[in-house]
Amino acid sequence: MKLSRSTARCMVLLMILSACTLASADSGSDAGNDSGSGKPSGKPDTTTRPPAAYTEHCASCHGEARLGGIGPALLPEGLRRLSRADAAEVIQVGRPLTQMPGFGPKLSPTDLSTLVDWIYSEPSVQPSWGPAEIRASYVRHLAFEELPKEPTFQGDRLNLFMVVEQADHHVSVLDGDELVVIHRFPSRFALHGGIKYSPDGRFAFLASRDGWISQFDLYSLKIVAEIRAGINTRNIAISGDGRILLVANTLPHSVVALDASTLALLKVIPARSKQGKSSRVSAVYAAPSRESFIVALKDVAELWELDYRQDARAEYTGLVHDFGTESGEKIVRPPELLPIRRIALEGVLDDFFFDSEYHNLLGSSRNGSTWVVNLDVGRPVKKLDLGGLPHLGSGITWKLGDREVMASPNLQESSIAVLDTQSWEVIRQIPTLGPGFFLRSHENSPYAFADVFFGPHRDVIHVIDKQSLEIKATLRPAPGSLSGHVEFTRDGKRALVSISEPDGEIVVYDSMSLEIVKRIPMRKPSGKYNVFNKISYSNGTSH
Ligand code: DHE
Repeated sequence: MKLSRSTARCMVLLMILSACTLASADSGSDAGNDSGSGKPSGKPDTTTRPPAAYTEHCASCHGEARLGGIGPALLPEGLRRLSRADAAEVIQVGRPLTQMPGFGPKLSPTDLSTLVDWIYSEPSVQPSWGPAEIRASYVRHLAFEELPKEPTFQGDRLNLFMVVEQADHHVSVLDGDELVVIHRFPSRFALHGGIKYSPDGRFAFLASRDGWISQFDLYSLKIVAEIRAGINTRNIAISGDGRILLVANTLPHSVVALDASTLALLKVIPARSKQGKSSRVSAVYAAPSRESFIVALKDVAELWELDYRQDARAEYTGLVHDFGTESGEKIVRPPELLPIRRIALEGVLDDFFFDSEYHNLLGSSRNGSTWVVNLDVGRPVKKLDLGGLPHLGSGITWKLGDREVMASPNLQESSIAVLDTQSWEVIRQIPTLGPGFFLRSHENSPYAFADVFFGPHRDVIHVIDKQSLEIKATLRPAPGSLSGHVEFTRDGKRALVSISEPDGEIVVYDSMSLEIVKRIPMRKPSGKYNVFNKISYSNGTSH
């Protein structure tokens, strides 16, 4: 099956059309404070008045400037995934299992359509979310002294999973040995992207689409601190040494660096090309063996590498640069935090896969072309034709005989490409029952599990033999329901599949016999993240 280019783009790359302008984001420094109210304080849109119905019913939760509060931001940039008809329905009947009530009886048909028009209209003044707003949003929920020294539960703390449940905006903490939920808590609205863990697996970091970053303690099972780093956020990455958490924003156009131990603000880096063109940030990635972050920009043909070594050395060894002044007086300043190394590209690339040594990355463009970029020399070195729109972010690697291969699903084509990571030649295109989103394996498993996310076979999971590159089995864990996103237990013996429906479940498979071991009810589970597999950078999962 082949999705039309326009349908797949619509379903999967909804952000492409955006042309929002840069909100001011100057460079910040130092920490936020511990006593903020947690309420965002964006500047109100002073030139256009909101409709009376908005002020009366919506502003107290969504903010006068539509930047969010208890409820999410209501700006066109963040509403691309919701049709106007669906928005009208939510306003009328509310959102089940959230704090959003229905306002139907209080609104006339004119009020309703005015409200919908209002939330989909571009603000006449682009909202600002710079260091002051970020710092003011900081909330400390748990004091340092309240953090327990040991986990408050029994079991292997590194075999925990955190499961994002989209239907009611909750996260479940699942014990991967016993396969039971040990804790469930409400998250910020609409979490997206992988949950990241500190290198010792103690703390988890969650990002919501409307910019809230939460630090969760896996010992006390409590949220420690939160900060709103942007208005629209793509994802987060944590440095290999666990010190810095980086946030990618599409609104404003910025990269925000936080102190991973406290979530205090370290720096706001405006996303501008060498020529000064402002850009949304597609994503940020950690490259631990390079001791750097890679930043993907959505609107300019540039890739950034942000080096965190300099700063680390300065802090750990006391090394600083000396600068002479005109008067001859010596002043001492620490080196710049996260200096930018710019890599010029042939075109915009916005979905990435990194080889296991982080020497090369594969990047795909919106028009489907794929490039190998050598990070050591800092330039694109090879163009590949993988067909369709490869979803490189879901790429995984394994050993095929004595060579390393990489496999990627395709958002448009019904196939999975397998490539040699030395020559970058395509070894095989494995035909599937439809385009897929996620692909997973584990070092201890002979199989890779691939979903078929789009089309009539969206209930299918293909099990691929990693040596023969043939489909070994085709599973239908819940016939008729969307099956997506697989993740393995720490030992690789169990594969957990998300049934992403409002009354969904996690279906647990024995990864060798392919028998179902357990079904765990969940509310539209999407991604799930095994602590050990993430912190050990397992080559069968995303990082
Ligand atoms: Fe994602 C990860 C981008 C739509 C579920 N998604 C990511 C990452 C990026 C990305 C850059 C890697 C971040 C990371 O983990 O650090 N996603 C995009 C898009 O551009 C896209 C296509 C459009 C958009 O609206 O942003 C998109 N993503 C979706 C969905 O519709 C999904 C299925 C449901 C949802 O949550 O909105 C979805 N994306 C996920 C998940 C991950 C993810 C579960 C983490 C995968 C992992 O295992 O690490």
